[in-house]
Amino acid sequence: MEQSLLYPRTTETRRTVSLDGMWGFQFDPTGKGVEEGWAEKLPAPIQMPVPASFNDIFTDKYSREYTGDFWYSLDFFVPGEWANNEVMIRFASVTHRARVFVNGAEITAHEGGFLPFNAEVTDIVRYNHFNHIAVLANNELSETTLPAGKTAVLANGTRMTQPYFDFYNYSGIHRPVTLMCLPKEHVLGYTAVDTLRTGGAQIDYTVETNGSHEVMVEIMDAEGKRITESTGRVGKLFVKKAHLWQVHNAYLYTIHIEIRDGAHVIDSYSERIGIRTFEVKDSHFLLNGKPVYLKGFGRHEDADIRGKGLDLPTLKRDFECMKWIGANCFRTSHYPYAEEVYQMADEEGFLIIDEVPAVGFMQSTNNFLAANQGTGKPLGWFEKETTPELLKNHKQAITEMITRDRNHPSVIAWSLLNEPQCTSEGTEAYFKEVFDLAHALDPEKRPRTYAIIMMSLPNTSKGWQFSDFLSLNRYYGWYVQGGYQISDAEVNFRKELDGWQKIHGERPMIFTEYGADTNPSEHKLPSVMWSQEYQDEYLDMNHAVFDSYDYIQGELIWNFADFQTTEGIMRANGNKKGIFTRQRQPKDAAFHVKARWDALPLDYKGK
Ligand code: BDP
Repeated sequence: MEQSLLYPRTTETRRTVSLDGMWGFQFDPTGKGVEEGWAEKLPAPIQMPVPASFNDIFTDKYSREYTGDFWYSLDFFVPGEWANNEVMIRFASVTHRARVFVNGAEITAHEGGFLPFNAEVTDIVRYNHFNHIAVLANNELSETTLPAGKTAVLANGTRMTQPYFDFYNYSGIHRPVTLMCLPKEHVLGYTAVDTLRTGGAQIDYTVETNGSHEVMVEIMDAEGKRITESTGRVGKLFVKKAHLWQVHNAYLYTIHIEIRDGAHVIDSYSERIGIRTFEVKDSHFLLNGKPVYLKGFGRHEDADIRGKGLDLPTLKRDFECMKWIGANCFRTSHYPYAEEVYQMADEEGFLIIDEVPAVGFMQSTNNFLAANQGTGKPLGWFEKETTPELLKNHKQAITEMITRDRNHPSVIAWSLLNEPQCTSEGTEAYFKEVFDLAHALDPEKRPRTYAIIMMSLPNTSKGWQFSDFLSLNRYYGWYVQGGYQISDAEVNFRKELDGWQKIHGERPMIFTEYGADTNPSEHKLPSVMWSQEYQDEYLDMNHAVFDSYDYIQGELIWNFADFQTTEGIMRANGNKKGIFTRQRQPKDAAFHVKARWDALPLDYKGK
C-alpha cells in the first residue's frame, strides 16, 4: 500500500494537533546516541525551534557547519478518546534523512530531505498520557543522495559538508510536524484529471482507501454549493459551465470525499482544487487551450535565521513581490517546496514547474563551475558503481513528489534533474527510467523537463530528447563573456539558439536560469559587473535575444532573491543574482523587469 501523502487536515472524522514549537536538540558527532539510549532521553538537550534549520540559530561556526547525526526530542500528549483509531505523526520534511523513535521504539525511517513521511504509532503510544518522540536526523551528502555532494574530514577530525550544488546545506526539521488521528478505514489518496467539453468540464477521478466501504465524491463551488456528485472509487463528474482556473484569476472548487457505511460517515476529506488543462502543443504552452508565456523565477526556500524552515510571512511576501513584478510562474529549484507554497500558488493563480532534488549530478565540487561541462568528454556520472543506488533514491523522490503534488492546479510540469552531467554513455538509459516513471505516475501526464547546463549543446548532450519542453540554464554575459565582452556573448548566444532552433521540433524552449550577481549597494557609471546598472544591461541583452525567437516561450530569471551558499571565492556571503535582496526588497532591476513583464501579454508569441 502506498504511504498516504495527503495534506493533514481536520475534518468530521479526522483530528490533527500541531507538534511545532520548541523541541529538545543535541548533536551526536560520534554516532553513539542509539547505543546510549538517546531515543529515551537526550543528554543535556538545548532548545531548538521547529520548523527551522538549526544552522543560523547558532553563533559559533562548529555548530552552524555541523555535519553528521543530530537529535530532536519532544514529549507530547495523546488524547484518550483517540484509542481505536489510527494515530500517526507526520513530518512534512526532515533534512536529509531521519529515524523516528516513539517511547524508545524505532517506528520508521525516511531518506530525502524535502518530502513528507508518516510514522504510525497506534500501538506504541500510551493513550491519555504523555509520550516521548525522538528523531535521529542526519545531513550528510554523498553521490547517491538527492541532492548530491560529499563529506570531507578536516585534519582536526571535524566533518564538513561539500555540496556539489550552489545552495547552503541547511538542515533540521524544516516543515511542520503533525500528530494525526484517522479512522482505521480512511482515504489514502485521490486523483482528478480535467477535460474541457462542450458545456463544461469532465473530471475523471480515482480514490484509494485502505478498506472496502463505499466511496462518495462531491464537488462544491466557491460558495460551498454542491454542484455534482458520484459514487465509486473510479468515476466521472461533470461540472456544467465550469469556472476555469486561470493565471492570476484562480477560481477554486472543493472536492469532498467520503467513505460511507450507509448513512454513517467513516472518513471524510476535502481539498480545494482548480479545473484547468495544460499541454504542450506546436511549440507553445496551452492553459485551457490558450497560449501562455511563462514569466518568473527560479527560487529557493531561503531566508535569514530560519534558513530553509517554513516561514509563512516570508512566503506571503514572496507572492506579493512576484505579483507586483508581473510574474506568473516559478520553478521550485532545486527541490520540492513546502506544501503551503503550492496551496498559495493554487489560490493566487501561479504556474509551478515542480523540481525533484536531483541536483549536483556532476563530478565537481560546485556544479556551476564544472571544468569540463558539456565538452563531450565523458565524465561518467551515470556509469558509476553507485548509480543503481542513486537511481533508486531518485525514483523514490519522484514517486513521493508526484504523489504529493499531482492534484495542484498550479503544478504544470515536472523538472526531473537540474544540470546533470549528460554527455556520457549511461545518460540515456538513466534518463529513460526517470522520464518514464514520471509519465506513469502522473494521471494528468504533465510535460516533463530538466534544466540543461551551460555549454551543453544539442550535439554533446544526450538527454534533451526526453524532455517535452527544453529548459536551458544560460549565463552568456556573466560566466561567459561578461562586462565589456557582452556583445560577443550575444553573438554566441544567438549562434547556440540558431542550433537548437533547427532541432527542437514541437518542443517549446524556456530559460530556467539566466542572471547576474549584483551587489545592491553598488552603482557605477558606466556599468561594471556586480553593479546594479550591469544587471539591467545583462537582462536587456538576454531579453532582446529571447524576443527574436518564437520557439522561446518563457523566461525564469535566476534568482527571485539573493540566497545563502557555501562560502568561497565565487560567492560574497551567498549568491547575489536576486532581483530582490534576501530581505525581499527590490534591487534596481526589479523595476526594470516589472516594466517588461507588465507590458508582455499573457499570450505573448502566441500567434
Ligand atoms: C546554476 C545552478 C544554480 C546556481 C547558478 C549560479 O543550477 O543552482 O545557483 O547556476 O551559478 O549552475 O548562480
